[in-house]
Amino acid sequence: MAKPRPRAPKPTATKQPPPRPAAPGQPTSQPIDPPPPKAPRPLARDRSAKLAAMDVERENADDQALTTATGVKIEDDQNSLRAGVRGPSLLEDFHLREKITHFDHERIPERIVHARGAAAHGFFQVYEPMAKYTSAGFLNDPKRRTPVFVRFSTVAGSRGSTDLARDVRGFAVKFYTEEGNFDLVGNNIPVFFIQDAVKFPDFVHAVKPEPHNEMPQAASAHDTFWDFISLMPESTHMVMWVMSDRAIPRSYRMMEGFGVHTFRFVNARGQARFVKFHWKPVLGLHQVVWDEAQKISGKDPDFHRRDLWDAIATGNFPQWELGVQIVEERDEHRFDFDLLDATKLIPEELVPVLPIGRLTLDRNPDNFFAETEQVAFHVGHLVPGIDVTEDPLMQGRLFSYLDTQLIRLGGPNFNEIPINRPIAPVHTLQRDGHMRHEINQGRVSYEPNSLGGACPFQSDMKDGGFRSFPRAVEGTKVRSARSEKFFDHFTQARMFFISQSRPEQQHIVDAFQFELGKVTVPAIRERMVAILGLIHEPLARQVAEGLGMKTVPKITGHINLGFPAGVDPRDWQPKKVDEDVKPSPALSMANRPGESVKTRQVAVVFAEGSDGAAIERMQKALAAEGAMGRLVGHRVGPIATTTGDMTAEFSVLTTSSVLFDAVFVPGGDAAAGLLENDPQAIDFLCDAYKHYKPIAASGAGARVLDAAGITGARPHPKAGPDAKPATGVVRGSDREVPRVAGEFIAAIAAGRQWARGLKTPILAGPVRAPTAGRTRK
Ligand code: HDE
Repeated sequence: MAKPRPRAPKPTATKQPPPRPAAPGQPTSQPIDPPPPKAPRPLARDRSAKLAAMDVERENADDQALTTATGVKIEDDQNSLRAGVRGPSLLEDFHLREKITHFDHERIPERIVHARGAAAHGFFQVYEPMAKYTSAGFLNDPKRRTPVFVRFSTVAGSRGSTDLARDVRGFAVKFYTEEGNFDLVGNNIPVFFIQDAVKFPDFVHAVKPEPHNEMPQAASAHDTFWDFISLMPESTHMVMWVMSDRAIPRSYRMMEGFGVHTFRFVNARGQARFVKFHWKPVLGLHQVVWDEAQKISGKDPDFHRRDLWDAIATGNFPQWELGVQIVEERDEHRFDFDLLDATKLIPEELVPVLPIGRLTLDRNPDNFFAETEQVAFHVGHLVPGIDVTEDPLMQGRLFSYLDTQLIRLGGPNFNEIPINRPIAPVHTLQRDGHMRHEINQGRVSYEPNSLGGACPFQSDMKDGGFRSFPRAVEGTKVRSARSEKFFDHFTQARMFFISQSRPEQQHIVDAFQFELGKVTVPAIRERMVAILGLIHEPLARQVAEGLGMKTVPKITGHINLGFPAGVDPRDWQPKKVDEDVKPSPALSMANRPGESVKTRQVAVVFAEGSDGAAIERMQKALAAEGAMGRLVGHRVGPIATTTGDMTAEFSVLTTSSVLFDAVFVPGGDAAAGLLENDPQAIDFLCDAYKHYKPIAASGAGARVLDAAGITGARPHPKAGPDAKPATGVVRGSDREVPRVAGEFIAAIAAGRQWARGLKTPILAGPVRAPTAGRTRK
């Protein structure tokens, strides 16, 4: 008779190692968050009401026996119940059936858009009471720390797709306020592809993998996307943003967020104003380059997710300022664009962004599914003091977000899932439905009632009842018409382009060349380039050249460029770009460096015989500025340096420079000999150079740079008379490490070294020093 496999010994509680940051791009091999609490965790004084409320739901198996879902202890989890050692298995095996059945049902539908995401807990605090503008409680009490849960996402890819897709990023914030949940479900780009919700399914179908072969994953560089875009002039402004560096952020922590639509603030006196919401990251705005993004997608598709997790786990809590642009009701029609049009922004130079509070993310979720996957955002989760507008995109969203949760989370009780539950008391008359948690007491589930003492009762506005802003509405029912100002699709697209720095403009050109280069139908490419020609001729010309077009195609009517019947682009022509539009400097990432050295990851590439003192000095200098020098050896494990063994966290084989922000090679003859002959090390440096990253070397470390063909800040003596210095490459002798460190850190603070490899700019005219966008006189 075959013996059953021995039972696993009862686990003994083991001490967790102290939290240690995972390296960029490396799997987190051990828990780097403090070990999960034994439920319920005692309440620290500064723990948020939301985290405290969730304690009752936390499960922790330390020192606990394995049980069934009904709490029965399990004797043997290695074998199913069988008739005899060779089976068959018995239907009565309730443990097997329960375990397998639950497993079979573990997956829920992924989000139709924004499926790929990562989230964190934190809090929000307002600087000053905002009573003049809004009665929202959390915007009026500077002492109040309102708990938040924030989910970042890409839009097009599936749940398991890469973080580094060229895409819009979702920036969804759930505020658990004392007056109920407020969700600000925004993006990292302030405008959108379409003006009317009715086009959303079309847009999403076009950008998602093509339906016949489900390719490509998480990418807009394919025929259906550009077919749609080239027939939708209203998408043009958004597409300029998506082709810019905004769509390949270095980190979630280094991107802006926007509410996109115009909202309403309403104060206690019932007065309303228009408001646009902005999130400004303290670390500034930073990007990766496209070649790097594609490599990161292979080396570490979890790059952004890991970056957020590690930053929080190591106490580098990401922060954003909340800003608002406020427009008085009387100024509703003051602008050249319509405030209700989500394809337009209000230039910050026209209406300044007023900073009103700060968001801090300070805790990783305990469980991805329970929190990040099950969180349900909804544009209609509003609190008194904040209201929606008539923006036709927003109006459609007000329907969609509630509807989608019903299928995604399986029924109408999703607000009872711990991550969604408000901290404000909830007394609805909603009853029953799948997975109801609440146990509603009493006979009454209707109102008005007398049997329940007329409870629960309605609240007046002064008692905190939500009253929709009494906007006067009048009109004839109409479908085929939009507000006239909606039709200027190109002026702000031009404004965006002319507001970019030269390198940013070049990246947009490159991105169009890449994306349209992947399009297989020539007419689609031509249509798109023709549209670019309406916005900015030199841009279109440069894109056209990269696509092998001799000239920028002209739109002459629906018969040319493959416009289908029913789309007559001549209708677009009268609404041509306003060539006098002024640039808006706030739109350039180059103008928003923020605290750019903090939390940066610097690879220290070393080998047997490296100058240990130089390594330590550089690491200290970096740490003093909040950056981290991470040891990348010619192999992993302990490596003998001149000052003793140092343990390499990674090797040039196991990691890649695309996962770091800068590279330092210390001195040491023997080490240089090893590294200059190691193709992986050379590749590591070449990529760093190609991606415009600061590079430093001391002593013999410079030989490794030479081997990689990287010239120094002063041209290398052997480089010949024509060699140009490479910006952001710092060299010095063994004794000059402090100077090298200083210049290296300054280069990191300056960001990517664009001057290094910029193609000759052929774009017309300098970027003018702008003052303001254009107003209607
Ligand atoms: Fe969304 N969007 N959206 N969207 N959206 C969803 O809701 C939708 C739009 C945004 O982390 C879905 O729960 C329509 C604009 C974010 O969970 C869905 C329209 C903006 C997230 C939906 C838009 C967004 C979503 C899919 C056009 C920026 C992720 C799953 C009318 C202001 C939230 C879900 C998270 C998610 C519908 C346009 C942002 C289907 C119909 C504009 C950040 O309801």
